[in-house]
Amino acid sequence: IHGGSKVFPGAHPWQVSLQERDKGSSGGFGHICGGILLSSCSVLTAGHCISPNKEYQVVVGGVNILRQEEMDQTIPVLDVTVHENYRATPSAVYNDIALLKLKVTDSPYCAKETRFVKAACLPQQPFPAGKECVISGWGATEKNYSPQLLNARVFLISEERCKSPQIYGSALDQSMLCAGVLQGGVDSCQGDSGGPLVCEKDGSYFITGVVSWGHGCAFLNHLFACEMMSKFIDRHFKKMAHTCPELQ
Ligand code: 4AZ
Repeated sequence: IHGGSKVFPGAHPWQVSLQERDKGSSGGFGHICGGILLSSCSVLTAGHCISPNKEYQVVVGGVNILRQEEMDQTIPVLDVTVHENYRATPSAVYNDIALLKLKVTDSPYCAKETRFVKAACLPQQPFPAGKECVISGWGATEKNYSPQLLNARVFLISEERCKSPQIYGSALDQSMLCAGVLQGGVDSCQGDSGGPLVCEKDGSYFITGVVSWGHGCAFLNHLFACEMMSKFIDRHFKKMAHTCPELQ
């Protein structure tokens, strides 16, 4: 996150650190992407975060990814479903979304709800362009990768504006949403993708997008694109969409 601030534990209880290691390796897992806790046993992330021959785990609850913290819950990933039309091209990444199924660790729960761990609400209605929303992650900052979870306020940008030739032109497709700060200085960056763009309404935060791609980070007139994911969620969750699930 560029232009961000440190957050208190529990401020983004749906934030996930997605970590990988080589299959069969006994080494440690390393943070590669963000993710979003959708329910006790399911996490949403970006399709481009997933590669073959890797083993994954998620960590929820903590704010420092270099230390083991008391509020951490570390959970193995059992199964990964990348969007069937996921496609990376030089100009954009399409259908950049994946669903992770977590291992049941404390039957019937995978992640357990605490002050620090809670599922996000699924989108109920689209938010208008200009709405101030929030991104969070452990990705690159101006100086380094942040061991601490950071967040930043960004604005939703209209499709019309984001499709203008000065911004992303025809690279943008129907399932993408742009957000950012046109003056630059505030943005998601490498290591934040897969993480949440959430917008607040009536005291609840609704997942509005999964951070996906952008040209560079935090430049003037450079926004980032999110996958809007409603259709993908509807297909995989059926009746669960449009609710704020309780974990326990
Ligand atoms: C990335 O590499 C990435 N500034 C994510 C977001 C942005 C750029 C790169 C947007 O995952």
